[in-house]
Amino acid sequence: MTKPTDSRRQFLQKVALGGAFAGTFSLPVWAADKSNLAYDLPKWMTKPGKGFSNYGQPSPHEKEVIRWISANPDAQGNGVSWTPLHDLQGTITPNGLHYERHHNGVPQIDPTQHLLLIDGLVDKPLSFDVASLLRYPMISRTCFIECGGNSNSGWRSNPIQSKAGYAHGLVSNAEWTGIPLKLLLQEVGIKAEAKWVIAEAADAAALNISIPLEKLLDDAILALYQNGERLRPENGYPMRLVLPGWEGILNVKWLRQLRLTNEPAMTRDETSQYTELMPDGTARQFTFIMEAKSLITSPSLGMMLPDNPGTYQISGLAWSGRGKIARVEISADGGETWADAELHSPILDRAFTRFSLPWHWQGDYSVLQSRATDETGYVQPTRDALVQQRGQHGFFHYNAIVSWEITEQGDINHVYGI
Ligand SMILES: Nc1nc2c(c(=O)[nH]1)N[C@H]1C(S)=C(S)[C@@H](COP(=O)(O)O)O[C@H]1N2
Ligand SMILES: [Mo]
Repeated sequence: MTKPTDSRRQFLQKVALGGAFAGTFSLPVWAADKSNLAYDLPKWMTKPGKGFSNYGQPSPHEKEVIRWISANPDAQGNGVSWTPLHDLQGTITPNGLHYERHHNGVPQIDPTQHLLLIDGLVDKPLSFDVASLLRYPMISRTCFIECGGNSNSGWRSNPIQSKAGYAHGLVSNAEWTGIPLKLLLQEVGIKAEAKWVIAEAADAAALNISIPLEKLLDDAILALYQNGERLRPENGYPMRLVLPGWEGILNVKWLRQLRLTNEPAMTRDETSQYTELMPDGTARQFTFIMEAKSLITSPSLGMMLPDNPGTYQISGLAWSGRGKIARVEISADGGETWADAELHSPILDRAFTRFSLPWHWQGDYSVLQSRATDETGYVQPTRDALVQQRGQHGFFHYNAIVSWEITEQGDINHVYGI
């Protein structure tokens, strides 16, 4: 945890919670109840509980914590499902809630019949079956994967009224375990002319995309496990690429081939898609890195502030495709004044970092914002700055500051500023 800074003390004083961190004043009053002291035994203590289960499921009382699906009605396998970031805490996305993006559905792959071929500009092309790959040395890495199209409703002229995760949850964070790709590439032997790798998948989209060889030799993983268990079919079973910090599309699922070449293949997903018209008429292409971003997940749209006035914990997530999160600031007045949030450990490279800050709401109109800075010094832009830089034709890479308006009644709306 980071120490409260001067700016944070000022913020807390401004919102009348001064002293909660200084230790000399009383603790904040949160939400405990003193009118109904819990002395009665609940009914589930009166008989033995349910037996064991082969694979655990969430409590039935949590059945509304779900991915929200937005699929093409004419092509059910093409669409997305969003991680409910607003319902989660900590930083790890449970496997059943990892966001999904499929171009043509989830292939039902029998791992005993799946092969990975590595060929092209190599000394000796090789095929790897799953059983052999499971014998290679593996590493684990916790990182986020974010779709390049995440948050793209932000480009619209009016703020969309969707819950935090259902507008920004095409990003999830998991511990991926697998083989450093470098190891497999060394085994096939890389020819000097090789500069790019065309990755192809075993789905009905036969998705293929060009990736700079450099990235695969740097920190890419051929992932076989996700949060300790084998990959979910939705997320690439039996194997996928994980390219820490780079846009989702490059993290090819159901990987079946890596072909080393000396130039990009110029496939559909790197020309007609993922290429953007800029205000000056030029196009942006091969924008691989996902820039720093943050989002307040609580309080956020769909929640209410029940106590007026009351003390609330502002909590959210920050991440950057360039490295670690260095700082997250929070504003309650639409960006006029800022205070440093606490960053919760572990603060990992290219992974979700949880931040929080207690806030005493006095019942007045407020606009909550969070602003992330990463270790390279990059600061998350305001929406105005992003639109000015990239124009209104944007579709990908929207990472502007998100604003939640708190009305005097305690309702929460999405706004573009104060
Ligand atoms: N084979 C294959 N790989 C794929 C895709 C796909 O449709 N087919 N979608 C890509 C896109 S656009 C994204 S954002 C990520 C999504 O990964 P996830 O579904 O595990 O969250 O996978 C990428 N890899
Ligand atoms: Mo994506």
